Amino acid sequence: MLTRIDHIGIACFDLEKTVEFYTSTYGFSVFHTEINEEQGVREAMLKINDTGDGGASYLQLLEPVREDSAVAKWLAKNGEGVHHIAFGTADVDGDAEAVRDKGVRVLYDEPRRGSMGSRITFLHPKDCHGVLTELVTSAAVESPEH
Ligand code: CMX
Ligand code: CO
Repeated sequence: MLTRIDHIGIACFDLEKTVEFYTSTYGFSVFHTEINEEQGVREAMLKINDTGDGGASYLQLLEPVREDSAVAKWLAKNGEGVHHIAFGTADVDGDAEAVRDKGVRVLYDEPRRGSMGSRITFLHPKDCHGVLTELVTSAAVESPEH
């Protein structure tokens, strides 16, 4: 069951400048930063609020580290802006399977590694009314074995 907006992914050209905008304009703070080589991004997670399922909602600011990454391709075409939304669930495997059974293309056979040790998969934007949609199970609250 999808129980929260886990994050909104925002693509940017300059991570430091974009972090500075979100921290100085709104007073949000950086909760976590990392490079995800597989996804080809450098990212900052800004925590916005805790959620009723024990998780939290974040902004995920994304700067590409490779020209052939999904975010680099998207930025070249669209410029900066909202790249994807992510719904949180305690069971990304089960929820991805349930969505696949409804005819939505799930991009990965098995969930991959996301921010902070989470497990993530993506749904094709063309099957989701134009919205690239991520499903995520957080390591911190939902996968104690990680
Ligand atoms: N939102 C909405 N539509 C999108 C999109 C996005 N983020 N990215 C691509 N599209 C649309 C394109 O506009 C294009 O539509 P048209 O044919 O009408 O022009 C179509 O989807 C195909 O796009 P493309 O530019 O040719 O790109 P690809 O097919 O090569 O890749 C996708 C698209 C979704 C398969 C790829 O971006 C992907 O695998 N995404 C998942 C991984 C990812 O985004 N990682 C970064 C975030 C990591 C994280 O959150 O941790
Ligand atoms: Co994301």
